[in-house]
Amino acid sequence: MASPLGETSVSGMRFDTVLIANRGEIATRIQRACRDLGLKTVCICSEADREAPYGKTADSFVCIGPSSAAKSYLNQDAILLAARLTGAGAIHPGYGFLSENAAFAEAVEKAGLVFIGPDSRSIAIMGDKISAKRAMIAAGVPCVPGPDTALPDDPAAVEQIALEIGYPVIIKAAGGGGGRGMRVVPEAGLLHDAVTLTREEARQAFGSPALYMEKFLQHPRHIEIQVLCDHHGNAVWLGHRDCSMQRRHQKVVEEAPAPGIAPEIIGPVGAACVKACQQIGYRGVGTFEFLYEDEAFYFIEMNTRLQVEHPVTELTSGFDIVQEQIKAAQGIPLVMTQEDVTCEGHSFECRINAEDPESFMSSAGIITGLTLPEGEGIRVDTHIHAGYKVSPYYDSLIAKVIVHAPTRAQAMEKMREALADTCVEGISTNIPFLRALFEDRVFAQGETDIHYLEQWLKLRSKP
Ligand code: MV4
Repeated sequence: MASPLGETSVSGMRFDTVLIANRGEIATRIQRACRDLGLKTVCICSEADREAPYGKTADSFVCIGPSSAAKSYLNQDAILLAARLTGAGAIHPGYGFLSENAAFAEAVEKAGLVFIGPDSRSIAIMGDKISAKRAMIAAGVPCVPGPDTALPDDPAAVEQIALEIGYPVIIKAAGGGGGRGMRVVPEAGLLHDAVTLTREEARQAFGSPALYMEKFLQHPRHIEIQVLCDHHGNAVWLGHRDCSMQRRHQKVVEEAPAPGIAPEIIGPVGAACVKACQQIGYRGVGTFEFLYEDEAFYFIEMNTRLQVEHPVTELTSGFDIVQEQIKAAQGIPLVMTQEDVTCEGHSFECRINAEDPESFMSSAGIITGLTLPEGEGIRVDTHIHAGYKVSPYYDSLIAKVIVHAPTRAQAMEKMREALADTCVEGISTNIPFLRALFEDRVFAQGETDIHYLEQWLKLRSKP
């Protein structure tokens, strides 16, 4: 339907106040983007976060429940009530918590508010990894070999599918993702039990027994493509990131661009991601996750949220991804075309976690002293300050140190300097471990894969 103003009508609405339904560094980051766009902010908190600094700079600050996330940051009704009471016109979910919950996005839409993210339909399509894969195949995005349908119940039919793919295969839950609900099957004799076990786990954890099967890639890198879409069918990809440096599916270091990828190889993949967004009517920011092995890309999942590692793409592309995300939700058309996207230099991000550097147990307590690095090409995204109390209730991420320099080697050197200048007293952090990692020769050569960090940790713990 045409709007009398000839602009945002069907979807995307004007709003002047954003409720930030999150906490920690990302609450601070979203608040900064809102302020830069001239928008007011409402922050919510749990009882554990009453002293959070973003609460003091918010236009409204509402405590919505007890420390347990289930009773606060995951409490949909409490968040919607806070939005109504404070006059917020939009809700930014950040990452984690309710950010990829299709039912919450729908409840926000039904309440007449703007969910800053894709519509609930896109979230639901990508939440089901089988329908996501089907959408990608339709758009020409390369996927891991294997059917884009759920595994049948008949064991003989399942065996036949595995034979066609070739061992090793991996069984994944359609409702899983991020490393949850999957099992590798090295040979035919182990297939039946693996399927039965994964199906039961999927039923318990995701409420759906649906499974699918893929070829298991043994030494891939994890490479992702960032996209940005408006409500008018325009979409761009903002280059790529390498997130192979992870432990137990938790990323530790991310970089942009992914080193050693020829433009001729990634170019068509980025274009296919843009086409997929246009075909499904995707809006806002999103990330296509790929495995990369032997110079080929294989789609695995799409994240329909703003990601922790978005800053490395901001520093290389020059776009403020959070501002662009909010503007897209307001129905404002993208101003850039793909030709305007030129990524420059190299960026690294280190996640600073409040945890023991040896055991990785999370470490709560009061930060008694804090020195953060500064200087050209150095950025720190954080909510902490001296005197801040790190709560044991939530994720251990307390800060992100991000650097940018002309070359990868210079960016690594800048990160070494930045980490040398980072000092968090009173609690344990992973800073010593990050410093050691940036001295590693194989990492410096850009020759790692998704298993490298865990192997490196194993070798290091030996005498
Ligand atoms: C795979 C795979 C190998 N082959 N799929 C783990 C997280 C989830 N997003 C998908 N994951 C994987 N899927 C096929 N067909 C290996 C992994 C995997 C992984 C992927 C990305 C980053 C780290 C990882 C660590 C272990 C396994």
